[in-house]
Amino acid sequence: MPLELFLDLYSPPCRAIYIFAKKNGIPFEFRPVELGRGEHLKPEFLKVNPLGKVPALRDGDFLLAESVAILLYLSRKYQTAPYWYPPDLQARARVDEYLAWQHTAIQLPATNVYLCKSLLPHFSGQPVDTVRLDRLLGKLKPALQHLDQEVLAAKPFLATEQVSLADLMAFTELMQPTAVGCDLFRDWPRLAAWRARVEAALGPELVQDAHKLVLQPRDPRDAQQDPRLAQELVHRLQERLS
Ligand SMILES: N[C@@H](CCC(=O)N[C@@H](CS)C(=O)NCC(=O)O)C(=O)O
Repeated sequence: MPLELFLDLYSPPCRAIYIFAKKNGIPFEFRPVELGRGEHLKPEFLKVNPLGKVPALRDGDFLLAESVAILLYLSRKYQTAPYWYPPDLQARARVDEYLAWQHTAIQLPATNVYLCKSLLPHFSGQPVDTVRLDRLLGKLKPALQHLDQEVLAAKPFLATEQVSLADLMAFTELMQPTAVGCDLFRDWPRLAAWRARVEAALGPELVQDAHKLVLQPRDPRDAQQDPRLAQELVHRLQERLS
């Protein structure tokens, strides 16, 4: 049985894993888990990841969650090109530093912006709460400023002179709010130039393939297919964003 990846390409860490696997020719079975249909809450998926979150990996009997752990597992198992996760002690430590920092500095606030701008209005049928959205965008600003004015002032990529796992994770996370109209690159010229470099390094076609879902407007009819699920998702989103 080939390695299985449980993904929803609406999710930035899932896209990072999808791009990594495709770019490195890693064979895998794509197991779609549609968050918008509540598939992550179903008993079948909870056997794969009891936390009910994507991405997740199954390799024979071995189950693994958390995007960073999955990327490192794939890079080690398939011995991918060294620039992704360099063997040099200090270069590797720079990648580790970013991967540890990004969870709370980028992933959490960028996801919240996306949820407020796109998912909550989709499932609730209510307009975007612009006051809340501005507050959530404000929480991302220090991290964007740090990347633009400190990190990218010194080097072309976030950890080393070449694209690495740090850039891959950052790219898919920052694309999430951007895809739904909150352009995170607009006010940050170095970050915008970095985005173009990362896109070129990953390959524009692969980037487009991974992002086509999130770049399309959601069909409002999807939210009404299961009103009870929609209500449950709205409740979870409201709780998370309050
Ligand atoms: N830190 C985790 C985040 C996983 C995560 O929160 N995934 C989201 C999608 S981006 C999810 O499955 N959400 C479903 C939920 O929380 O109910 C990672 O990087 O893998």
